[in-house]
Amino acid sequence: MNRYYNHIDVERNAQQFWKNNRCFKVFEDMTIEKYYCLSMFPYPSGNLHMGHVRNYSIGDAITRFNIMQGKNVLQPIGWDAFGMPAENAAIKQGISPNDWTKKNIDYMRIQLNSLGFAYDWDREFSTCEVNYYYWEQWFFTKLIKKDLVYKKDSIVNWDPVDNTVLSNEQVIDGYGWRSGAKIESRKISIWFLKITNYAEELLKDLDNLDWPERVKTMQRNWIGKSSGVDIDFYVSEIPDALSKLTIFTTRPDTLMGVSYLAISSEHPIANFLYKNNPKLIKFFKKYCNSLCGEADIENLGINIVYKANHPITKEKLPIYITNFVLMEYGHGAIMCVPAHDKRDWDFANKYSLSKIPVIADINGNIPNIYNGPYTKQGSILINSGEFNFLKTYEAFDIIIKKLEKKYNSIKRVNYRIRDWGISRQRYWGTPIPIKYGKNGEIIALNIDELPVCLPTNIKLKTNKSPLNTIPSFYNLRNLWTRETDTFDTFIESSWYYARFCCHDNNDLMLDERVKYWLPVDIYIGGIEHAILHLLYARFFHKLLRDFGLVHCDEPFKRLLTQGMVVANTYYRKMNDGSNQWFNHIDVKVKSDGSAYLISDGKPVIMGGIQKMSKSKNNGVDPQSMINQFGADTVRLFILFAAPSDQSLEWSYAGIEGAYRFLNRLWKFTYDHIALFGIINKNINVSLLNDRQRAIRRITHITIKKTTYDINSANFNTAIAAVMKLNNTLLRFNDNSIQGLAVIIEALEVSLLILSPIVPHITHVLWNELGHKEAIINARWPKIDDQALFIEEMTLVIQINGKLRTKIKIPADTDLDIIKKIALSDYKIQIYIKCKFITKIFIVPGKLINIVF
Ligand code: ANZ
Repeated sequence: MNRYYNHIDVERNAQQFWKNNRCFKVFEDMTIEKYYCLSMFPYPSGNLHMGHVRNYSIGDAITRFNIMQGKNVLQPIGWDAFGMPAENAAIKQGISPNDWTKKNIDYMRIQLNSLGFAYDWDREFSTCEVNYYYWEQWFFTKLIKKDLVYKKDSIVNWDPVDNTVLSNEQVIDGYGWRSGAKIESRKISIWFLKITNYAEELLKDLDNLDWPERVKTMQRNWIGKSSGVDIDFYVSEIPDALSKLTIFTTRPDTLMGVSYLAISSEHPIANFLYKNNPKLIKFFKKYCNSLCGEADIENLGINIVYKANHPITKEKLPIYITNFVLMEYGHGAIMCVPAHDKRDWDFANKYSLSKIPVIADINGNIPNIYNGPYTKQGSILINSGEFNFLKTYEAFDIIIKKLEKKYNSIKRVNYRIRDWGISRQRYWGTPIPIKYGKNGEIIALNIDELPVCLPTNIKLKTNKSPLNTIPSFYNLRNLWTRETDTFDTFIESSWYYARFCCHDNNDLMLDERVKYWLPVDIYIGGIEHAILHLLYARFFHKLLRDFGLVHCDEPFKRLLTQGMVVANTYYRKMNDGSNQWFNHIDVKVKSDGSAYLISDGKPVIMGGIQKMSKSKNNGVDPQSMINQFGADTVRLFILFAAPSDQSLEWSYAGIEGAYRFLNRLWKFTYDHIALFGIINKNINVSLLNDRQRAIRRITHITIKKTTYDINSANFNTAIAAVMKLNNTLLRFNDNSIQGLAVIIEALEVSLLILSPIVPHITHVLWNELGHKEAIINARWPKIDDQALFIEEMTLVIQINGKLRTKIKIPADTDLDIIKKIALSDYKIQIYIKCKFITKIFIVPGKLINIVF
């Protein structure tokens, strides 16, 4: 055994062993309990970043822990290989996106291997392979047949930087999720998947998922279920077909406070009025040809000649065509209650419309709506004719009932979620398997026309897709042409977890092996995917289920969202007002808290702790850390420095501390073997003395605690418990036969517990301790309940040598604690009162004598 810890040798040795013995290759075996541990697969950007390393270290530790529990564990890896960055990089570097992607994958595979992750590499695939995306095209044609896909002209989110349409989920506060560009509105024809058909199920099934509450709430809000009622208002003097104006409201209790109606600029009544009405057309062109509901556009309307009759009062109400009512939500028409709704209040103010308060405040008084609407629940209804005095909480149901009976209104639920627009005007993605005829026919390609292969030998010059400039791609026989848009790449990430179960099947999209592996038992990834990817994947899974391709209702049973990796930032203000960011490696922080740049000695401003990112130049290259300290140190630091779901602050002191700990572990094992060999591993419980028993107890308490902690993905506390055990061992000098056996037990337990976290060093040390089988094949340590049992001893308490009482305490109680217990005993307190104690003698295991 080497005297010193050499991480390079150790890691090479362990990785070679795993590779040669195909340790992580798994097969379906119905006789063994399965466990499917999946970390979100990476986009092959070229380099692993610390976020990846954290994500994959957590996944790997969970995987190895479950292997040691005797489960059949699948931990696959692959590449989310389609997407924009490949196109941008290809333009810059003059190579094809395909070559760029493959080159990156080759390098990142080496990086992942250097971290020693327990992947079943035989299942690796990347989503840009025809073998993978062919099945998406195949499935898409099935979805068309089942009417789950449609093409529609619609006003879409247009990202002017990435030159493509984005789905609603991909627009964050008005900006593109990837490019950060301000999103514009455009009217184009694109393909949609009917995610709205699954809205209720997507909502309901959240209840059964072991996911962070935060993520579930985000999904619930995104789906946005609301219960309300459809109410018909009749419009006078308009052609019959348009006379019934149906609105959707969640507040039927405010029906008597309606003072006008608002309709979408795309509503049939609006469309009817545009004909020959230049004023309206001008209004539409100027204000409405943008995405309705955008937060920062001013709400405007134009009053039309027709009036709507209030269903109960029959009062004639003005109608406005507006730029804020969404055509796709409800019926594209709303009743407006300015006294109780902010948007309606603002609008009524602007156009001098009346405001009728119908909800009394908590004291039953008319609310003050002079400066703004009264939006609280209030107490009772007022100004509401026959509904006056109804309590607000019961008004909803009572009014709905009346409307249903008398006015044929319909109670119904609405969902905020929109269908998923999946066409992208990009090149590097899956071609949509559709063809267009010369007479306007639109049909799905036949199975024998699939796959539509993406031409890969491409030189990109601009960031516009070249597919519609390649006649050999889009021209088909008999003047048919192919669709040149590609799928949103979120389609690829919506089912890869299932394909890992059977990626080698060329005849079926998914086969019976998914029955064994799915659902994924734990899915690990960033919270930023809470809505986008995680909602799409749940939806896609339900589609697959409804086609009989998977059997369970949900893809990911448990979700762990790991926190961000953060680090200090430093910058200088430049003359043009921009910031120049410096990496922490180049900065020295002085004892007074100020910082300067090492190269020129001039000060830099501290920008605080922020998420590691290229833009803030505060990243740490994992590879340089692995080279310097080894994968185990990096893994240990990452899992020790913070609970998995919280931010992890990068610290060089922390990584050095982790390195020192591993060196100590090595040295302790080396010294022990050098001094004593491995003579005795057999503990004879009946021969143990108190101290030996106490060490054993700590060992088994550590097993109990860490088993619980690791099951809950709390690696930091598990590591801390092992460190504590090791520190206890350092102070335990006992060369007796039983003493050595107790030490070896504690050491072996430490190695077993640490092995999911630092698998290389524990692999080597385990063998050095004389084990023939590898630690990865060893079982998780078992708790000996007997070792946890705390014997009690009776202690006599004397005062000035006279027996005063007896107490029972655990045999391993610390001397200081014994003193405290004795002094706080109520009988002894009576004797002591205010006396000055000169000495306390303790005869361990027998008596304690208090002298004054
Ligand atoms: C009257 C009312 C009074 C409303 C009040 C609210 C407050 P959620 O919960 O999101 O479903 N609404 C209905 N359809 C709309 C559309 N197409 N575009 C824009 N707004 C629309 O919200 C439902 C409420 O949003 C409905 O209830 C309606 O305004 C509005 F004090 O009706 B309410």
